[in-house]
Amino acid sequence: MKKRILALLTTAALASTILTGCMGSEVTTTETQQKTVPQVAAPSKPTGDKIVIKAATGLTATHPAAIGLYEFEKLVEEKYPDRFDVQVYTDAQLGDDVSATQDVAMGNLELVVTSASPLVGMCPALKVFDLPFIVPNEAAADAIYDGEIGKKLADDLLPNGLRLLTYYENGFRNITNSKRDVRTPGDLSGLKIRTMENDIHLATFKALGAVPTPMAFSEVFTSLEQGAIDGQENPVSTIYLSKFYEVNPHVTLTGHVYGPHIVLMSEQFYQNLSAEEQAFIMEAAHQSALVNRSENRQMCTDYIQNLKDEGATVVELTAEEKQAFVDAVQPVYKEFVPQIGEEFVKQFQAVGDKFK
Ligand code: KDG
Repeated sequence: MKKRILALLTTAALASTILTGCMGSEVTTTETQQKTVPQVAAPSKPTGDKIVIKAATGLTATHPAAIGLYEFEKLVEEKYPDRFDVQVYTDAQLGDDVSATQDVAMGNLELVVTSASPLVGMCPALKVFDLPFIVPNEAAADAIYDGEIGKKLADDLLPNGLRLLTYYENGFRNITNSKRDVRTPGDLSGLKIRTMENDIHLATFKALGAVPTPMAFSEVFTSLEQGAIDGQENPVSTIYLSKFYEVNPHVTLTGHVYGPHIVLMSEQFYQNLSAEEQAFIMEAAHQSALVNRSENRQMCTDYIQNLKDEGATVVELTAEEKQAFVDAVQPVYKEFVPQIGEEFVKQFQAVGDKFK
């Protein structure tokens, strides 16, 4: 079983990269996974004979993904001070999204906060989040996360050994680059834009006229700094906290994709908990998600000014300018909705429509 999951995740991630004809992506998922994980300093707490819950994220300790995990740590250790020791590892210390998720699936790591986009090989329905402009706003996102759609996706992930505890927010993604202000799709022409390892993201940036270059998140800053790529796309919180503005001073608030950060626990670990502990872990995760979502939304608003203060130019599109991006990516729907399932996409859009 474990070998199957590993093969499935690696093949899927590689297939997703290769099948979409991406050019120039020096780093493949396998290469990223082969990188030795740096020796990490375990958080300084006496563990004793407590059960350790290692919780990983690729983002910084100040990012809402980590803030949510610290809240989870506080809630769990307040309830079970002598039983659990939650250890939060940031900055991809325990591997990138794909490798850390593999470890969780195989029971080698207890918890990961990851983007859903590089995991669509193992759970194709997750692709629905990658359809550009499909989520209208945060209220719609919460209804999707905490309703029937969120439950269906959790059910789809479980056979892979992954218990989806809750949905944190990655957020609305915006484009940054080192070359020029971007106000129209034509301004993206020829720019090498890093995307996540996901065929819908690749197709979206091809449709916008860019040269999509998939790679793991942990490679992005160095690749931008070395000029191997011209730009990338992420929510404002990540753009600011990962200091992308230092190497990508041109920011455009496209909001072209809205993504979750899914909180995945090892099902093997979860099944070894008592029913009471399982219920508490689920509730603590959800409470931490409320903190995470609130923090991320506040940062994605406040940090626009911070980016300007750091010298970045921030292009805020007019409704007409944004519509040009929406129009340019319509072929992506034609190509991918049949794969995801027309009915499921309609169900997803119906939830969002209630909040427009
Ligand atoms: O581990 C960091 C990633 O989960 C997340 O930030 C994904 O948005 C992402 C990206 O660009 O890779």
